[in-house]
Amino acid sequence: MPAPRTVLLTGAAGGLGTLMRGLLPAYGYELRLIDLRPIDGEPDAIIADLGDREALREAVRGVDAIIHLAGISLESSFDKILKANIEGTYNLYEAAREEGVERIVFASSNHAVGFTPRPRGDDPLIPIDTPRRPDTFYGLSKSFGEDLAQFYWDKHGMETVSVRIGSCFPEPTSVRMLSVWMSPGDGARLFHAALTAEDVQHTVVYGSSANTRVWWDLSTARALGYEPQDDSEPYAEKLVAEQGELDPENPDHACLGGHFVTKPPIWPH
Ligand code: NAI
Ligand code: 15L
Repeated sequence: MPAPRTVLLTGAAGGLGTLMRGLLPAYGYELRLIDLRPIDGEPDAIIADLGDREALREAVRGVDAIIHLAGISLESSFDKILKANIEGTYNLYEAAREEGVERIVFASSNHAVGFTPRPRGDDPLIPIDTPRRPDTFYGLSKSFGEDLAQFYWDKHGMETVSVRIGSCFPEPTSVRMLSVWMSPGDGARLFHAALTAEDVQHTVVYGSSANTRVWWDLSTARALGYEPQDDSEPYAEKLVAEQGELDPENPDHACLGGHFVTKPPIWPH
């Protein structure tokens, strides 16, 4: 596949979308933007819902690749997750198939494996092939997205890199985030690697910086050419002084997904 140049960025108005709008053009990409909400200063952005199949088909026409960030990014009711994340991701893949787009980078989440106990002491890092253990309806939708990506590779030869993002924000703001933080700069490096690596088929990677306290194995990300440059450790002293170390007795600190694992489901479905 030739290196992609024109890339559709879904969810471009969101937190991560805004960070990537700032960082990805330096890699030479021309971004086409789409979101449910208008974006300040971006009059050409496409305003459309992932439920609008016609709009999606037009949006993907002619792009070389897609970075799919759009959707509900926290726990919500099953009905809302179903529409935005499950049906929405399916609609996007169908539009991409119909228009011949060959590469998608899918924003999966650590919450697809959120019930996995976090490593303690000398425990090994969590491997990428650890069984999926979604911690919420939200995490379930990311697990579905990874299966959808595998299906579109096996059935249609469309390639995806599913990135199980930890926490991508300008700075880590909790002690848990010292382990799962992905700096925005490393996020852009990882998305660039995912867009340009050869022959990815369907590859699943964890998305974080090279944190001293990292919980998972970054080797599948590194195999794409990702070389993380950042580490959350400079933030550790301040965060630990404010919040204390992770408490082995606190169920919110027991698993990769943090407090998502103890969140009661949001009813009605
Ligand atoms: P966000 O909530 O700030 O942005 C999501 C964007 O998607 C919003 O601008 C929203 O308007 C748009 N959107 C929602 N439903 C839509 C629909 N039906 N049609 C079209 N657009 C819709 O989320 P954030 O933090 O920017 O995350 C981006 C993606 O990365 C999400 O898929 C999230 O699940 C995933 N992710 C993010 C992490 C992070 O640390 N920021 C961690 C793990 C995963
Ligand atoms: C996610 O999947 C969310 O989208 C993001 O807002 C954070 O909560 C992140 O996970 C996290 O686990 O910190």
